[in-house]
Amino acid sequence: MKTIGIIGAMREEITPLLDFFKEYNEIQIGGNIFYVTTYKNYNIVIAYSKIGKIHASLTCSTMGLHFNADYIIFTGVAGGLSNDLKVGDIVLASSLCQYDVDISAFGHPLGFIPESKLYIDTDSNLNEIAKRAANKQNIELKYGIIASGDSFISDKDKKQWIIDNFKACAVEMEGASIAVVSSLLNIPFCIIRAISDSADDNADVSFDEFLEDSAKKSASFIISILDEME
Ligand code: 3QA
Repeated sequence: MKTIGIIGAMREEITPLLDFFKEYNEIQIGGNIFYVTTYKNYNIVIAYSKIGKIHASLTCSTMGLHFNADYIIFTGVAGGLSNDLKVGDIVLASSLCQYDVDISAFGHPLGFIPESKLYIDTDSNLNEIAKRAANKQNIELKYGIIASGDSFISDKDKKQWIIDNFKACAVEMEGASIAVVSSLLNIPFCIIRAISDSADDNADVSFDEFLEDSAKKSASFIISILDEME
């Protein structure tokens, strides 16, 4: 039986999934609780990492190296950067980058780490499944670059800087960790995020208001993806 690892950053981002699956075993590793259950012909392992790239890297590594996940799916919320994204819209990441990496002093492009890549692509098969699931429900998916970094962006100048330098449509704090770890471990992965705010001067207020709703939207879309997997 294949194993699907589903990761959120905050507890709120996985609560709707735990409510959906209802029964699971709990395994504690590295400060995370992994909720283990089954769905259709899959083992499902769910965890929230805690906020930020370092936490998400550990959780994703544990999913791969301990639970032998065959697929990794991230679910959660994000700040919208594109003008055409509004609260509640769902983004499917085409690729991920780390906007807070800077070794440009040595002539490298912003976000680039030697022996790695500036943009790490998500898995095309999982993305096709996500697009099919969206079509069936008339959900309009936004497909684009997501930029990750260890800051909550709530400033229009920082927001514009990320857009200008990375061509990203959304910003969050974990996606690139999932991309780095999953790609190094050869695990196909995809990143789903529902918009909670616009990363502008009102982002904190919007985030508090819409975290729960948008987290639910992302989580229920994850269920549609699982239903679309054979
Ligand atoms: C923000 C969460 C972190 O896991 C990244 C939400 C939504 N809007 C964003 C934005 N900039 C960056 N990331 C995001 N997630 C943690 S701060 C709030 C913590 O409150 C995505 C995201 N504009 C905890 C209660 O004190």
